[in-house]
Amino acid sequence: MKVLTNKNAVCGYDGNVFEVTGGTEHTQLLTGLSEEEHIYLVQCKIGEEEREGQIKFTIDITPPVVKEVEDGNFSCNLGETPGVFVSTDEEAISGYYYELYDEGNNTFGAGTLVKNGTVDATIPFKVNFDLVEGHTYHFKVMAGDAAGNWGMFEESDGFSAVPPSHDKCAEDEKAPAISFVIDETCTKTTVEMYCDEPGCDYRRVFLSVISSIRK
Ligand SMILES: [Ca+2]
Ligand SMILES: [Ca+2]
Repeated sequence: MKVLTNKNAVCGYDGNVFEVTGGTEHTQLLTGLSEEEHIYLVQCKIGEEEREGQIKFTIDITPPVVKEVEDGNFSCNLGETPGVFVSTDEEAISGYYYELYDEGNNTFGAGTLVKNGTVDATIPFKVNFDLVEGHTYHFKVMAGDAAGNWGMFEESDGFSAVPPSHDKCAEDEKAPAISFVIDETCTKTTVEMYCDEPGCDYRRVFLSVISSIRK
């Protein structure tokens, strides 16, 4: 950790003096820290005056695991993909890296990579792409956390590229019935979204953190 002062000072933390101190830049190497939030109270003596400050950081070396990638069944659009929902085992997701594969007319092939990119953590995300009518596409998605750890790819089961006039899209004109279940704890709020209708694209349960609450 590092502390900067505008005048020469001697800084310490928790009763220890920093390894490098005395000038205006004070550093201390911390090793063997556990994966959690760490808080240090730093004190600096500038002449006869003492100043205090808090250094807070979180050690996170575990990449997020993508549990599921849900990309619907039909695009109902030839200019962009359906919305993609991603669920992970972590709260502090910074973004997703995706790869979009065109399987052509073969729904069991590995497909050809046609587009890739990074999107922020807002879900669902859609990808602008000229889809070929009748082709099947699927996604591979990995998630990155706030500490910059990136996990492994998880694949979706794919969707068919069809225009809005396709009969599967007409069925879907009515908005699906979605219910929310909110679970509040003292550190976070989670929302589970359910879609109960038959044929609903996002039938499974998705969990996302919408805010942090401190009591
Ligand atoms: Ca992590
Ligand atoms: Ca799908």
